[in-house]
Amino acid sequence: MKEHNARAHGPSGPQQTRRGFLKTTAAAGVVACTAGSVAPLAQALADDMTGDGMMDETDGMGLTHVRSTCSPNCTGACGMVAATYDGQVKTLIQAADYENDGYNPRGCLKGTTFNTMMYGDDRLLHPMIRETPYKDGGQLRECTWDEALNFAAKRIREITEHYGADSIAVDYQVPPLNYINKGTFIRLVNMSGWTNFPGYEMNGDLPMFFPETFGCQCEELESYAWEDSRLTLNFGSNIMTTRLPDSHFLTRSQEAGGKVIYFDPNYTVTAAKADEWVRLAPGSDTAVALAMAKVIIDEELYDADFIKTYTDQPLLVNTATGKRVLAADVQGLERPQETPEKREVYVAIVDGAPTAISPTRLEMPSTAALEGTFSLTLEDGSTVEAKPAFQLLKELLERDYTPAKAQNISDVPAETIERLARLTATVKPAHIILGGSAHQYHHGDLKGRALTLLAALTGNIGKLGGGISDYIGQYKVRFKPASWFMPPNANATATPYHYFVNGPTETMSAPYPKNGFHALLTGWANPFDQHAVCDALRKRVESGELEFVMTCDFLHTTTVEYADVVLPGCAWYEKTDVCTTPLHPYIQLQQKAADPPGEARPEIWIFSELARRIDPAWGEQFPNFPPEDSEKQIEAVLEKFLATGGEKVAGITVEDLRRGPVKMNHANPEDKMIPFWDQIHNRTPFPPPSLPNAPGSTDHFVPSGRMEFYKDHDVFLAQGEQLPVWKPLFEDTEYALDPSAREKYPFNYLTRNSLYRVHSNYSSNPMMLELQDGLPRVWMNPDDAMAKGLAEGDEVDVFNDRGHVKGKLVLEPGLYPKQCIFEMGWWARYTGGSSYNTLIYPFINPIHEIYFIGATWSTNMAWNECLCDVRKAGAQ
Ligand SMILES: Nc1nc2c(c(=O)[nH]1)N[C@H]1C(S)=C(S)[C@@H](COP(=O)(O)OP(=O)(O)OC[C@H]3O[C@@H](n4cnc5c(=O)[nH]c(N)nc54)[C@H](O)[C@@H]3O)O[C@H]1N2
Ligand SMILES: Nc1nc2c(c(=O)[nH]1)N[C@H]1C(S)=C(S)[C@@H](COP(=O)(O)OP(=O)(O)OC[C@H]3O[C@@H](n4cnc5c(=O)[nH]c(N)nc54)[C@H](O)[C@@H]3O)O[C@H]1N2
Ligand code: SF4
Ligand SMILES: [Mo]
Repeated sequence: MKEHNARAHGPSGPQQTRRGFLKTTAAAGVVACTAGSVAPLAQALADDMTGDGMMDETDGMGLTHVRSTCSPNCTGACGMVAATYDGQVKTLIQAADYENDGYNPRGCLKGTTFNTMMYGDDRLLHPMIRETPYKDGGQLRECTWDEALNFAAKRIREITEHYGADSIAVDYQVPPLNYINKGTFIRLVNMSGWTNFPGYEMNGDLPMFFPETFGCQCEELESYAWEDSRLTLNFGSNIMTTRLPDSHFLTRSQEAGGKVIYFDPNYTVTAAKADEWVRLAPGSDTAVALAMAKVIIDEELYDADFIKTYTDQPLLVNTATGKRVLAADVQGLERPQETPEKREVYVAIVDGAPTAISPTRLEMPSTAALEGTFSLTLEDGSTVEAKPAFQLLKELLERDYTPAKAQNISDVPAETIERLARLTATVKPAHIILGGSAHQYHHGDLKGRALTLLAALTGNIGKLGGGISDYIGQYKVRFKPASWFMPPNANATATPYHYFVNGPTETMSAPYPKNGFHALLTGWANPFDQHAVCDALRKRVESGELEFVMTCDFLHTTTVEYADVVLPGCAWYEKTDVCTTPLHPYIQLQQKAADPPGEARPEIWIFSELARRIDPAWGEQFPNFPPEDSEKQIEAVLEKFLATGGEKVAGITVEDLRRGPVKMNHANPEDKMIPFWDQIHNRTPFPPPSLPNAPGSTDHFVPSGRMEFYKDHDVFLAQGEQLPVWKPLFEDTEYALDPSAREKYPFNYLTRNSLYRVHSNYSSNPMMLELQDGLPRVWMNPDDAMAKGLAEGDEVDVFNDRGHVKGKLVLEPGLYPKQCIFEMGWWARYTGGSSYNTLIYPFINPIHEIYFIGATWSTNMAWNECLCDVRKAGAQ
């Protein structure tokens, strides 16, 4: 082995030599063979490795193989073997070493060509600073680490003294990618009093129907449970593109006799693979779901026991006030003293009599009434009329959601709605999937509530292969991270990104800095392209209102162009870290395979140093070490995580993880994790805990302890959303902001995710650029284009009052009319200088402001609630 390789990996030696690698791949091979199929790439590699003439430590060529993980915010979390030679990652090969062979191999062309970016033109090699402010024409220049960190620390201290620590905004992405290195930044943020913008809501990924209905952040099936479904109703999750390495599990469910029905306004590759594509009008999913619920109820195909036991449907609502009836207000009933503070004791009619329903255990006699109108005598002697929520639901469906009415809204034939409703009620287990773009609307939560209603009516929740999942990014914290994320005396604060643009609102429950925002510290994110506030950010840098921007990335993104300090971090194969995803059950290491090029450094070192330079007292909460010892420090944090991470990682050791992926523990007895097992099988009230929040912290979201389809908070009542209802697009957003938009902007600007990028990751990957002719594209229906005098291949400008974006026109007859589709994630350098997000405005839904728990109940970005027009580029 060449000496530089030994040095490259340091004393903790995470890399595997050829011999070590052979041992693990051979073991994986045995598992694969006995399972009846061999993971071909890994096996080929193993065979190759045993052949003559391969480079290894004995022939002096110095090729090493390291088991690591591809780590963009993609949810793949695909195991990769990095083949390193001469200090650089030369080849990335799918690891194919998952214990469950269904996961072997996983990966895509983006991941296997990631090394082109590690050593490409956009790689950040040196720290940079801009000493003269951007507004005065200051330029970035390369500098030493000391200069960059001292300058950043000085500016942060100055801004803190002038405006307060909360005027410093922080934007980093999902914690499960880099629990340790990103975790160092998180630890610093949690001790600083800076204002964090949580990624889950800033990405528009937070499916608000989950906290509204279940009281928790989000619970979903891992992809290998898809094959256990006999019916999958997929509402706009473009799985064949955005869950590429998991997509075959859907196919497997079809091979086992299951059906996949795909609802999307647009024909996609996922539509092509489905048993049936249901083409519905954008934003109309709620109407379709509610009409399906009506058919299921009318034809008595619903599981009455299930909805009585686990949901709020039998609980009485006062018809005059719209509020649920409290036991304490009803004559002869009471709220027991021991009732937990965040819970309410409501009332149902059982055996004809009003009965107090305990929120501490999910129980309901089968004689409880779901239907009817009842008269109740209150404590003060007055009488009120009350109905079970189910009765109100039935009346609503009868009035507004007949299949014929839903057809008018959605364009889905009434017969199709009826047929699919019967299928959903009779084929079990059924799994409902909601996708990112489908929920990233202003009223996306109403879609989720209506779809969850279908899952509950059919008793599919808590079952293997059943229930409802909302798949978005790699958001889910899967073990307790407090030992690293939370310093002693934590001083953490957060607010939704929206308020950066909109300013404080009267209705907000989140905090807002008293002097506004004056600095932005970002890492693992590219807000100047990716976020709906990107234009506001640019303008505030240009005007000087945003006085300081710092970014930590490994690529020269658009955000770098606006930064005052640029901290070059390590790419994925240049440091060890921990990685989890909601899509598979494994915890994995992203192991170091090569040293970073230039002056790039592991972020555990960068942020520990920054902390120390801002305030020596803060520095005491971080290890003090030279950069070359980063791997040792990382291992210490990892050990602590495993010791304190709770039952999910109990019994897992660092050595286990060094060898490959390790399945995390879960609570239910079956092999695969089942969401809400404890609620459905042990009758524990909702919600389950949402990491990283403490147990009990979200109980007030569902005071009944049940799945709540009827929400009686004042704001829900004011919005007419006590039950799930369909609301038309743009009425509460674009048209409310500017009534003239109704005439001016006929097209829906939809920004879906691309096969060729993960957000703006891979934007300048040469292979991906070649596959796209290096050009952003705009997709339109041919009829719309013709009416505009536009032809295939035209360079077009998509625009509204907020800005414009350029692309080459693709005519796609499979698109629903009146849309301009742009695939998100292009850096501004490819889109004519402005970001594709210039067009988008961050509207606030008041229901999302009632409570604030970061990344759990919060106002969300609604990317798809955006109108535009289109013209030939250069035309006015
Ligand atoms: N290759 C790749 N994979 C990724 C990502 C990536 O950037 N690239 N990003 C990851 C992340 S963080 C996320 S959040 C996810 C997002 O991934 P997805 O959830 O798949 O979201 P999108 O690709 O934005 O859109 C999926 C589909 O929603 C449809 N749609 C739009 N409006 C509606 C509607 O009103 N109803 C219905 N039923 N459908 C509608 C669109 O036509 C589109 O085909 O992907 C993850 N995976
Ligand atoms: N219009 C519109 N906008 C959208 C969306 C949409 O559908 N439409 N989708 C939204 C969604 S769902 C999401 S999730 C967001 C994503 O938004 P972002 O997360 O801001 O986008 P990315 O391009 O993934 O940016 C991640 C950055 O982190 C860097 N990075 C990756 N790994 C590391 C690392 O280990 N260390 C360091 N230092 N840096 C690293 C990458 O190089 C990249 O520049 O975009 C949102 N924006
Ligand atoms: S980009 Fe996503 S799907 Fe592709 S290899 Fe990486 S993690 Fe896997
Ligand atoms: Mo996302």
